[in-house]
Amino acid sequence: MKMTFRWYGEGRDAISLKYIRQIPGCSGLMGVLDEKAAGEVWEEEEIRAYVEHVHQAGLQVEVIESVNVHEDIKLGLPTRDQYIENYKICIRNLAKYGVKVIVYNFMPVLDWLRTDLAREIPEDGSNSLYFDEKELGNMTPMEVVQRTAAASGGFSLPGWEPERLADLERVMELYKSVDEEKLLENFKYFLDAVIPVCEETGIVMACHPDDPGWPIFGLPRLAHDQEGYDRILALRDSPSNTVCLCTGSLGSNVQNDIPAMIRHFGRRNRIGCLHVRNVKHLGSDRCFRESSHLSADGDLDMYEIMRAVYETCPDTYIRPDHGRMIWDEVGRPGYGLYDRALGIAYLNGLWEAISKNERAK
Ligand SMILES: [Mn+2]
Repeated sequence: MKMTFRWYGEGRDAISLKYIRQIPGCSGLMGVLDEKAAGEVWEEEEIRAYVEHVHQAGLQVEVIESVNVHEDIKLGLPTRDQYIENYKICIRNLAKYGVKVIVYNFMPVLDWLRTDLAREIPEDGSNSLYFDEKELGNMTPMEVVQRTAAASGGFSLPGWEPERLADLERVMELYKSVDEEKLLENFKYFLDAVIPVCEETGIVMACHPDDPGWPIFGLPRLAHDQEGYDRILALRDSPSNTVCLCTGSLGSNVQNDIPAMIRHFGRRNRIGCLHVRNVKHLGSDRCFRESSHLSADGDLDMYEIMRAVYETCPDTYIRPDHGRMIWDEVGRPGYGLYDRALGIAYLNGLWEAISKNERAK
């Protein structure tokens, strides 16, 4: 298992690479070039400069997140072919600099969604990302997005980049003719084009789940349970077509048995990487907050999760996912240093105990 940390880049992330290097047992990043719009080519020179900079700090960068899929690809518009060609160039360019895994998602229009980015946890005065479907009420997607942008403290959030949102209403309209089957068809068209390039370059595509893990605003969504992922993997049967198993996103849906899902996809060699965090449901299946990583603080059993990883995909990449904001840290919601570093220490502790116990058997 390779423990990593999400980092947004120099000048875009308040956390320095030096701090990340100082987290015990953290060997690298899941990197982001989030100044790039979906569909744009990531030039070789930009990737080289980025990777070398990370290496100089003593960290690896074998996983890249948020090579975003252009909306025209998901919609199946005639313009998709140009964006798919650009995506293939990105894959080739990233492979040249040692990248092994690309995390992406195929969610229409909206990436992850919360109704509060800093909901206080009454027990200890920290705060975290929070979702309550009731609070969505009669809000339109535009209202939700504007509210999220206003509350994000000047940072752009993954999936909420202003340039993507400019024509939100137009895109929502286009999706009226795209149902689940049509979206699957468009997904297959994309995978049929990019997976051969991945196979050739030794990269795996890791599809991040829907968050929250069910359809929102009547938009079709495909990646929020085992059955849905089975369908996605069957679209193109290849070791390069994999899951980014995000325990928190999948765990938002109380129907999902996360350790069982890890075993199911891990045994088939279809886990590209994992995001590991905990969630706590609050009085309803559709209301939850992001808790600390500790099993006792949330609904997920982190020991069972790490054991499933140990048993079925022990060489994978893991990172802690969103953390709470604690110790008065100011930063990007969900992506502070302190609670995520605590998450790493805890997950590494579980890993050491599980490995030693297994080896002693
Ligand atoms: Mn995630």
